[in-house]
Amino acid sequence: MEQLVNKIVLVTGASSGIGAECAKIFNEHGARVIMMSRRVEAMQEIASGFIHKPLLLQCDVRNNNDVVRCIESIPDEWKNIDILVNNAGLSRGLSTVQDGLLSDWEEMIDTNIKGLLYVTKAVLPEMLKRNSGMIINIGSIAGRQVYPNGNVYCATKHGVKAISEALQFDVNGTGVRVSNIDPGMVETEFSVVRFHGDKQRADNVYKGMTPLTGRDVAETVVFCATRPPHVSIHDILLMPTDQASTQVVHRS
Ligand code: NDP
Ligand code: 8X3
Repeated sequence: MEQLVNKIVLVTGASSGIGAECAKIFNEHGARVIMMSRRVEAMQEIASGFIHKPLLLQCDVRNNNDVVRCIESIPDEWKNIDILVNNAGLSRGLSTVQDGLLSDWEEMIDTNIKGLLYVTKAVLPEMLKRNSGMIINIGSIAGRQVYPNGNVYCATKHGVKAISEALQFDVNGTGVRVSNIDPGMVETEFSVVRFHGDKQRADNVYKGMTPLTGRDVAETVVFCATRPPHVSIHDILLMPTDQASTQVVHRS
């Protein structure tokens, strides 16, 4: 098992949910964590008990200038990023294409696909110079199966899967590794964001079933990150026991 002590890990979307749990677990393993998101106060709160003081970057991944500025602002002692966890992402709305809002589609495409690409493009060159590094993309079961009214969100996660697979070709022979992790239902702020703040509707998503936690996903991320350099975990599908597919969920 590879040790994570003093490894530098950049986690996007670290202010909540899966990203917050990734930041915490890497800190517990002795890594030096760079947390990126738009909400600095939330990141400060999450990092308040950290053993190693993290570096916090306020960044909207939808804006390439912002991403480039943030990555360039990283002090020299943090610059050699060993692991990038591309986690920032969201769903907005749940409706047919004919009823969908363009603003929702644009936010999802700009964040989940373009944002992931911008951060990757900003971080990858330094990894290639060092012939080592790991990029872990958080996709979704929605990147493998579509479901009614999931159209654009599912398309973005199919896009993440395609980008992960394409990157595996792009970096082949360089020592850089790319992992794609596709979780099923995880209880985070995800559904509250999807339903534009409707907490009751969000809570109903997980009613009568046991969803994954952010920690479950973070532990899987750490599994990928601790494999020895000759082992690359290309692809993981991680589901709650109660969930057989996007549409089949056992509820008590
Ligand atoms: P949360 O809503 O709890 O967290 C989303 C994170 O993404 C927040 O930290 C948010 O930070 C960040 N983010 C969103 N937009 C931007 C942006 N424009 N720029 C920078 N950061 C942004 O949801 P999850 O933890 O559940 O989601 C994390 C990832 O996991 C997403 O990619 C999601 O698609 C994926 N996923 C989630 C599943 C689930 O059921 N929850 C299942 C499968 C995959 P801030 O708002 O502060 O910028
Ligand atoms: C989140 C999982 O199935 O709720 O990516 O869209 S799902």
